[in-house]
Amino acid sequence: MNNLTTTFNAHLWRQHRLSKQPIEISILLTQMGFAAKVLSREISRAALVGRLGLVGEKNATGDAQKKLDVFSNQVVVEAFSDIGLVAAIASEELDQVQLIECGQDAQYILCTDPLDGSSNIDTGSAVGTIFGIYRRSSTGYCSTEADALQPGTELVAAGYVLYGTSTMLVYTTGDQVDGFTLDPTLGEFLLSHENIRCPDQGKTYSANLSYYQEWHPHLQKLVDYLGDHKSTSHAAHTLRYSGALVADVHRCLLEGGLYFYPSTEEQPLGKLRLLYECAPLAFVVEQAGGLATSGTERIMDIEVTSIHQRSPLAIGSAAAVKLYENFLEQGM
Ligand code: AHM
Ligand code: MG
Repeated sequence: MNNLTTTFNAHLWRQHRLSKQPIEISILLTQMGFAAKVLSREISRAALVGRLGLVGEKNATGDAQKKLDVFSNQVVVEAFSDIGLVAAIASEELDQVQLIECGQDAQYILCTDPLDGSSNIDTGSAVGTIFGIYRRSSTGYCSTEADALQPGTELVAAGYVLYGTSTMLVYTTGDQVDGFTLDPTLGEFLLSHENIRCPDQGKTYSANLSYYQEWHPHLQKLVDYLGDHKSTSHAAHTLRYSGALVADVHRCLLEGGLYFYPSTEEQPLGKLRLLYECAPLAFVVEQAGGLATSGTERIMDIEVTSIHQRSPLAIGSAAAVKLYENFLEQGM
């Protein structure tokens, strides 16, 4: 039952009280909620304050950085820099793991894509923030990036913020998935989607079809199958692709469906980053009853060897992800 008087912070407190979730996790998620509010405000007025367009630099994975990418990274890093609970931050916008001075012996690591869907920024389309929180595997002072290199199975919390027609924060700590909608007049995230379940089937699929010719022939067959509106044996799917992973996965989470960004010969590991894009979203979708795969391996199980490591991704409804794996393996 939705309860529009439950704030994000009240909900986190209740989770702490009822499930004995460490209070540190609640505080970290509160900070993410705060960063999301700042970003929601600043993204909506970026055109008015000269924050559209390129910086003129490339980020760690070779993408042209936009002003809003850099700004969003600053906001997220600053939100976690002074609380002493985070030892290091791995971000799409940082070449290396950033060690946090006042958190040298802190127990948590933050992994984030502070502004996902950068190509949507200048046209006012949906963008997002993705986050994952790991517990450090080592003790003492944190001095290397090794602590950030953990598989998704070690995530203690993960989620995303969608800046769309409304701003929504969706997260899990491993028991259920809850969604909050920002009421801008109150400046509060309110519980609007309690215990989200991902439908087993959906009516849409999301993928950048301009790469169709570069995909494995078995995936081309899958696309033909999904889009076959003349079929009498199965229901056809409609294409919905926003260019922002968060927005497309959010649709799959709420309504069912399939998002995929596969490998090509040129990009054998696809485009998306494992640590701060694929794994946190996989944690959320799995906790809601969906699945996430690289095509051959569960996303959550993939060994992480570098912070900007890429992975092919298929994510969404359980039946749709299994169909993807079957097609990839057998062409049917
Ligand atoms: P970004 O984090 O630099 O924005 O890149 C990730 C984005 C995803 O949000 C989106 O699904 C995909 O890249 C779009 O890529 P393409 O333009 O190749 O379809
Ligand atoms: Mg991204």
